Amino acid sequence: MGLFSKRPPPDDLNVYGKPSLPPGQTATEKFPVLTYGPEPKIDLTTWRLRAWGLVESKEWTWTEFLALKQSSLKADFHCVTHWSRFGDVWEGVFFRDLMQHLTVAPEAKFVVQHAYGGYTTNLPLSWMMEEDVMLVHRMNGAPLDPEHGGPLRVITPKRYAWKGAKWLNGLEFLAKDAPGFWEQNGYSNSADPWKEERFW
Ligand SMILES: Nc1nc2c(c(=O)[nH]1)N[C@H]1C(S)=C(S)[C@@H](COP(=O)(O)O)O[C@H]1N2
Ligand SMILES: [Mo]
Repeated sequence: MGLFSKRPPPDDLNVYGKPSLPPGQTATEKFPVLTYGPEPKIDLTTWRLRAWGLVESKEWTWTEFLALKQSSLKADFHCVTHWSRFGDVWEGVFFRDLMQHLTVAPEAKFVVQHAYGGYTTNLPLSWMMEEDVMLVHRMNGAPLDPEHGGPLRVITPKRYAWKGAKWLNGLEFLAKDAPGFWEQNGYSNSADPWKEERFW
């Protein structure tokens, strides 16, 4: 069993004091790929992350993104298809740290993540600001695998994993909520694994 593939004991609690394994989930050491549609081909020389909407428009090149404050986070990963991974170490930029570089209008209350390939997912801005929402480009000491969202994806450890876009390229700030891809297709808007908010 590898360092990053441990299963929690059944009674283990996570850092939020909740059972590490949410109801209806099974621990796995595998990392299945869940992608709707083809994996986009991304060239780092033309890669951009853009912010638009109720924010002063801004964009980062890959080099500029890597110059932002980098952090690491050990976190669990819960997929709505009933598997959970434990203790992966992610490296990247916390969303709340990225916000230090953005001037957001006071009316902005929601964020839509946009991805290469067209995937979207939505969360309230206040949830994006939580301490564990991160834009990640490394996992367990290696660059994030393209099939898992490299060069850059979002992780939302307190939500089911569809709330984090792989291949992130945009952050849209909105006054009103706008359901993303899976949210429009019947998946929960709030996606709390401990409440088993899978569908709506
Ligand atoms: N761009 C993009 N991001 C995405 C998806 C996708 O299809 N496209 N799938 C989501 C879903 S449903 C899940 S469960 C996780 C899966 O991440 P993984 O493929 O690294 O396991 O990514 C989420 N982010
Ligand atoms: Mo998923």
